[in-house]
Amino acid sequence: MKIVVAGGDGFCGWPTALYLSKQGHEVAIVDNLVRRKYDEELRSNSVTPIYSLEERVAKWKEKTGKEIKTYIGDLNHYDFLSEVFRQTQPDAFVHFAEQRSAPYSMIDREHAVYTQQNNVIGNLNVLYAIKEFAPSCHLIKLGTMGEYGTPNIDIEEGYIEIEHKGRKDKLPFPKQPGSFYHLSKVHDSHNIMLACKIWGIRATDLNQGVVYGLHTEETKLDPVLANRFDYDGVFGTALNRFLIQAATGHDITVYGGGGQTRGFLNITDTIRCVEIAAENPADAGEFRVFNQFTESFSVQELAEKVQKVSREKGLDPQITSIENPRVEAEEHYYNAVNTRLRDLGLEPNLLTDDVLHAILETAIEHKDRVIKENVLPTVTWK
Ligand code: NAD
Ligand code: USQ
Repeated sequence: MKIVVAGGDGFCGWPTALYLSKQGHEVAIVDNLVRRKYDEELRSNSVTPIYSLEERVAKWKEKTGKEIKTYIGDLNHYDFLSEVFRQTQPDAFVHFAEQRSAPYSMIDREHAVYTQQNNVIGNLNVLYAIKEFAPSCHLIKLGTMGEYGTPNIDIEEGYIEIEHKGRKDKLPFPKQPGSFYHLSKVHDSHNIMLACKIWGIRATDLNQGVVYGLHTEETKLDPVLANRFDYDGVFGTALNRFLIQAATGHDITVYGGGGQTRGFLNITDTIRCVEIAAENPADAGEFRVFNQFTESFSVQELAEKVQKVSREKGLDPQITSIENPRVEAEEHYYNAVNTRLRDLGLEPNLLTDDVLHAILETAIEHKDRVIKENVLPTVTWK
């Protein structure tokens, strides 16, 4: 297949692009490299050294003989995006290219506006480009489990059957996101749903949980192919961040009560889920939703898992509850359905001690790169 990976220089996109290329697909990366600029803005970095996109794709060619084309530009620039579509004529457009940090979107008005403009308008442009240049292209869009929030009922995959005053319907599952970032994903979902309905576009919304890990078979081929590994208070996500905290002798920062429960998945499963979606495209006009996570944990449970494996390595991180910078439920019901990807063949790579050890080893290897002042959260929701 001809597959465009938008956001292919990022944490999920880079290993996905490599894997799809290895599988024999014709892969092109679209990225405006803005994730590297957020690092400059926040004076932060990836714990693993990351090479330029040019060096990355050149190394991939050297190692495998396979070519990944790159298009450096912004989805918000429609002329650029149109040219990408004209040149690539994709069968599938995998869309990772958004500002993905909830804390970043909550810094101030400018960052909230930037996040929603970047994400919502970029995605709307993608929908128009599909309509105009590649109407049968399958949009594989990265959404988030956070679109649903934490309702006091089971979370279904995209839709719920409701009986109301004696009548029944299958309706989109209610959305109660907790940041302007998560809200941008809800807006995207609504726009995609309408585009499917009115233009017959085929789309899969992958409501992904928090991703952990970093290496894949492909990124391990050479240090130049390494994936990024975030830890700072803005872009670091729960499990990866806790492992880096443990490696550097920092306390593990559980926000508030620690009962916040989320869906999680290994980066290797992110990639496989995208492949499964690509191999089983949505029908024309169908807005399909998959909940993309394999297990759920509370943040306190994750902190305890990290503490246990760290002790086996001779480290002794303490778990500290710090005042929650976010506004979110710290004790809540959480039971989300995630059967559709498994039905299509996903075999989950679960969070075992071995998996934790492997991530911790990478954190220890590069721990001197951690900028200590960036570890504690600085952005508050209020
Ligand atoms: P990332 O920031 O590492 O990668 C996103 C990439 O998109 C970056 O390389 C960035 O430069 C690029 N980009 C952003 N805006 C762009 C634009 N307007 N035009 C072109 N390129 C642009 O993020 P990630 O962790 O790889 O996440 C990828 C996607 O998956 C995001 O949509 C995110 O919301 C979603 N997601 C991520 C996680 C997670 O835990 N990392 C979990 C659930 C969903
Ligand atoms: N948390 C802590 N301590 C920390 C960091 C986070 O307790 O040091 C808590 C947060 O308060 C939250 C939970 O851990 O309750 C998850 O936070 P996170 O930063 O790991 O993840 P989140 O902000 O939800 O965002 C990440 C990605 C985002 C993706 C989302 C999936 O950055 O792109 O959409 O995970 S989900 O959470 O399912 O919405």
